Amino acid sequence: MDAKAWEKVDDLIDKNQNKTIKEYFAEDPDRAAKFSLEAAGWFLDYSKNRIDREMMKALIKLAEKSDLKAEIEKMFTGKKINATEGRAVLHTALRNMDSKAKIKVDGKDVMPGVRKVLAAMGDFSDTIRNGKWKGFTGKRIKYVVNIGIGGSDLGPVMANLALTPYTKRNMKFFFVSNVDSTHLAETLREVKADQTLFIVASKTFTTQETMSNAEAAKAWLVEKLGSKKAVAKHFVAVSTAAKEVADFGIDVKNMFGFWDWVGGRYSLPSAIGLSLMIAIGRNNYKKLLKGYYKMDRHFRTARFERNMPVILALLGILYHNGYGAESYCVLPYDQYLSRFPAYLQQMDMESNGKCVDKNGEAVTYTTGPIEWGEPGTNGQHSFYQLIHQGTHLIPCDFIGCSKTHNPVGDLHDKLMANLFAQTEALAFGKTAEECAKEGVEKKLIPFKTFEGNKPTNTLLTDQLTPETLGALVALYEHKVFVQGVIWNVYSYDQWGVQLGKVLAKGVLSDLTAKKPSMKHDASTNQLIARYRKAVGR
Ligand code: G6Q
Repeated sequence: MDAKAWEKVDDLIDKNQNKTIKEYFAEDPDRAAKFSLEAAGWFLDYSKNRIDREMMKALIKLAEKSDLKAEIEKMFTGKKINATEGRAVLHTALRNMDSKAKIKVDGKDVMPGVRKVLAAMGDFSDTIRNGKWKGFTGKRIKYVVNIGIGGSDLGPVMANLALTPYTKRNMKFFFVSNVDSTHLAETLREVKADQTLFIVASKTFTTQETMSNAEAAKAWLVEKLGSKKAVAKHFVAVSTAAKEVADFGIDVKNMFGFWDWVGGRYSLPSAIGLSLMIAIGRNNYKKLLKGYYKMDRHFRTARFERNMPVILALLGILYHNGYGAESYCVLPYDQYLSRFPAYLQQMDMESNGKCVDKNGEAVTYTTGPIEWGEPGTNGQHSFYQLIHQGTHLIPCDFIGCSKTHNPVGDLHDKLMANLFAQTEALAFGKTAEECAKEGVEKKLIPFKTFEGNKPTNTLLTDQLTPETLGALVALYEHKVFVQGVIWNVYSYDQWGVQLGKVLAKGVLSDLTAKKPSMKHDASTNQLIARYRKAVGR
């Protein structure tokens, strides 16, 4: 992070430390309009923040001093910005709608390959949706089970739920991720083997959880349908690893590929989205990509002062590094977005949860906020208390849609009233004087006073559609990118995930071996011994 540019931000925090959001609003009647903007179907009101023009200027300087413009271009043009893995970062190519664009990696244009896979996914999902694809016994597919984990699961899960109104209602979609056998077993209770398609989604096709679940599902299917030949009609793969796919027994004709320049947590618009495409159809899937693309273009071309991902990123940095806010909350006021916070958790925390900078040196500032959230209004009746009156500063993003897909009486008005009211209460609070005026008993006033001055962003769209969902995901992807650039960390590797994958293998052999090595620490050895005893080994 550029020290000098940050110093200016820090000075302004000091200078305005006694100024509240309420005072900022009192000073400037145009504030709401000034600190709002629209992009790709989304309206962002960021006026309820501890900012003024001067602060935004200083924050933008921070972005400029990080060479953000050049970094954005590097990403979009396929430079190998994921340097620790020697890879380009090109999820934007997956939704690039500019038919003339050439995006080269190692001198080769990736766009023909992207279009080819998309077309193959479209043809395949058509045959599933229209019933031309028949299962082993000649029946059409009614159930789709995506087996994958992390980046090969969270995106499809989130988007399938988010786009429920667009899904084929006479089909059912399931997502098995956890290696906990309960996850698979409960799913298999819901489906019929002769009408089920399993999509094994794994970039590497070696991930323990996914491969174990896939093998178990294969055994179940073969047992139910009485022949190994059934596998070809009920299993397809999404992967970058053709050999491993073939070894598993899936015909590589039924493998939908992607590339090492698609990071797991950014892979929803790749073939990893196959289950989603089957659910919503290729045209709606195209609209999703269009939404992504609109936000991509906005991010790449808008000046920073009017650039939504840049603004969200800078505000996040202001609170995280300037005010010591360790976490931030994403609060979608839309039931269909209930898995959106979990999806963002991975995108953000796996990307920027890094403690060394690009030179391999320990960072001298904190990075990667802890991200969490729940759909409104449920959260209001649980953890909002702490946000309103607790001792932590927790900036929040509120997300809402003006129109519901399911109008029922005045429920939607009530939902949105709650969203707007929460941002109002958090920003403006309630003073002791106001409490007194309302007749609150003197001794209760400290408990009923709300400090306010709690920062929020509000994101509004007309309706949650494939297009606006795509734009929303791209908005956060680019926000995370900008923060990674400013923190000078590598956002596209995940060595922490890799370590866990390796360690689990060693422990597993000690859980199951006749003679375990027990070469672990005393605590881990004790836990292994206790487990072995309980299961009779
Ligand atoms: C995401 C991570 C990680 C990954 C899973 C699944 O960015 O790399 O969450 O997606 O570990 O990996 P596979 O797709 O290779 O099974």
